Amino acid sequence: MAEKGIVCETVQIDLANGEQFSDAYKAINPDCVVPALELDDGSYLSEILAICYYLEAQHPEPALLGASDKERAQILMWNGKVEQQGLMAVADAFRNSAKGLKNRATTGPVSYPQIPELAERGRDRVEQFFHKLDGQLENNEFVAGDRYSIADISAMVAVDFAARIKMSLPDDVVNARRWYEAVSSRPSAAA
Ligand SMILES: N[C@@H](CCC(=O)N[C@@H](CS)C(=O)NCC(=O)O)C(=O)O
Repeated sequence: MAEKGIVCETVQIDLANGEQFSDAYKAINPDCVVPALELDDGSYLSEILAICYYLEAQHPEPALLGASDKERAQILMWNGKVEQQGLMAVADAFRNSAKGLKNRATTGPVSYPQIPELAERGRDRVEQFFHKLDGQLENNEFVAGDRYSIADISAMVAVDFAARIKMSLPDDVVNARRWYEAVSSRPSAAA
């Protein structure tokens, strides 16, 4: 939204105190996760990619989901890789080890206990992800190619989220470090 200059009223949901499980929020998203977007007709959208799809259709410029069929597909491809191999790996490591999330190893209304082995595996996958990102950025300015896109936003969030498990881009991933420096200094990164 910040990249597109979309101004929208926001309401913070206090995740640390379980507000996502309140009846009021369950009526908005029964999966008890943020974000959710309220539309003008009073209905709600959840799931980040769905929300981004809607916002892109309503505010096409600047295009963050690609400007041609091929570019759109490449951006969605990389965004999927980043979500599964980056964000989910950090989430596994974090949610299966954080003291405050003992019986909340997954998001959502059902309680699941932590599995320490998943935390270990998650850390290993994050390491792999950092190197994969580095390889992709060796010959590309941005994650999905020449254009800054939602794949960069997801990957930047994955790197930032990794700080919660005390992991950061290692010194030797010079391409990913160059990219992170550029994307995290965009004004939208502070939003
Ligand atoms: N697949 C969801 C994931 C959303 C998600 O995991 N949100 C986290 C915060 S980034 C959340 O709401 N966590 C609630 C909790 O930990 O109980 C999406 O794309 O919107």
